[in-house]
Amino acid sequence: MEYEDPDVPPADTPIKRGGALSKKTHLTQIEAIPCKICGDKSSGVHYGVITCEGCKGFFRRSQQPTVSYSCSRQSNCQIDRASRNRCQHCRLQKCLAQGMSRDAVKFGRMSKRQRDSLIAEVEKHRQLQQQQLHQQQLQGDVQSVLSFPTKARQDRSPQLLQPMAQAYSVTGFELRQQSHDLTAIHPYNPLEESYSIYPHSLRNIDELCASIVRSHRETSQFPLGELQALRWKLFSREEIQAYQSKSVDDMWQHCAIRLTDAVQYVVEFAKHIPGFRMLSQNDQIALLKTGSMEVVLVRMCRFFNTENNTVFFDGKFAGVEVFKSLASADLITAVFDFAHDMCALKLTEQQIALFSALVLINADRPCLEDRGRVQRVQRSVELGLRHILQRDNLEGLLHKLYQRMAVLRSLCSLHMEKLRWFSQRYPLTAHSLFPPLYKELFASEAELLPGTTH
Ligand code: HC3
Repeated sequence: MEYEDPDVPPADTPIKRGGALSKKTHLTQIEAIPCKICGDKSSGVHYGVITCEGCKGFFRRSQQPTVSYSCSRQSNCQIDRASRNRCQHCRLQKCLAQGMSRDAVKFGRMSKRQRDSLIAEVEKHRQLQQQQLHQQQLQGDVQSVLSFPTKARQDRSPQLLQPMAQAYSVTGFELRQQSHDLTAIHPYNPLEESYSIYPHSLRNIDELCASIVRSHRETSQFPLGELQALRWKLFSREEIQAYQSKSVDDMWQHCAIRLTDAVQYVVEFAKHIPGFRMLSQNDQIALLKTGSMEVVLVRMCRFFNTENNTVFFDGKFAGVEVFKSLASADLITAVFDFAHDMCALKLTEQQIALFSALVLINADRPCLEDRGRVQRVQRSVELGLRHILQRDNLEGLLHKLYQRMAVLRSLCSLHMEKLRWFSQRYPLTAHSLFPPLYKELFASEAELLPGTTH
């Protein structure tokens, strides 16, 4: 059932100039970035986020004390220009997840730093659009590379090879403009062994670290500041009961979708790690299959509040009780304990970035074709991590981080054990309602692909 959105001006209404912003130029520039909620043409910064007039008005109305929304589906409705009026609950969740807040300052009263970072985002968006145009020209000659791997390899991981924006309707995904196929920019071609393991620009360790940290920042889903600002947003008793009254298969499907969202950002992170794209497609996929869940769990410490043991999930902070209907209390407890222990290390964003890259690029993973090549990239990432730990006088941390890597492997084994139990208990949900990327990542051990036997 669609509700009328009274704030959408008639299509031909000219957007008022200078409405939400002090300078017309800024308004024009910011309008180049689509609405972070629905993807429609934005009209400025509203409640702290670049949105269109419709989402601005919707959020204003949603903040009235008498207003309360609920979702008649699984609280994971797609919110885009066409569907935004279908579910007020999910639209509001997306507004909150993107950081909209009544307390946000208006653009005109933002601090210079806030305004500068916003204008920098506009500039980045403009450059990405130019890059995208350039890539489209390149795309033609890349297609020939995609035919290089044997047919079997392409069948094996159709999702991971897809350009992210095409394979998944990830609305508002910042990196959509940057996302490209695993082989898009630096196609691996074993016939040209002359490729150095790194492009010429990355000759020293500082640049390698800076490149990995930048990739982490651009794919970490939420800046730490936004997560800090939302720490007070806890689920109400009614909302917790709504999660707990979901059926086991509904909650698993809901969480699998949320987890897959997180994994997509990790895939983008991996693609931007210098050296990763120099690996063969088979090895890139093998590392992502075994490492992406581990990196998600490392990243969880950014989303975790140790004061009340809650994790940012679906736009608010959730305790273990929210996941009760997964019927996997041992997994959830272990995951929360891990996040708590990771928080205790008080890692900086740079340390999280380098540690995540090391978790991912691991030459001991199974099914690697060119272990030596992976080892070379792994060693450079290890050097990078040592480099920043020495710079921070925290060499002792490295040993603890290696211990955490062993815990990550046991957590993922437990996750696969639970998934095997679930897919045998609810085969229909596991086979036809989980996101394709989720099945592809965890399929090999949990027999989630069509045609596998039970
Ligand atoms: C809670 C969660 C693990 C943590 C995931 C986090 C918080 C991790 C950091 C990401 O950047 C953001 C994020 C998104 C989703 C969160 C996951 C949702 C479900 C999962 C639980 C451990 C349940 C496991 C999911 C299952 C069993 C369906 O595969």
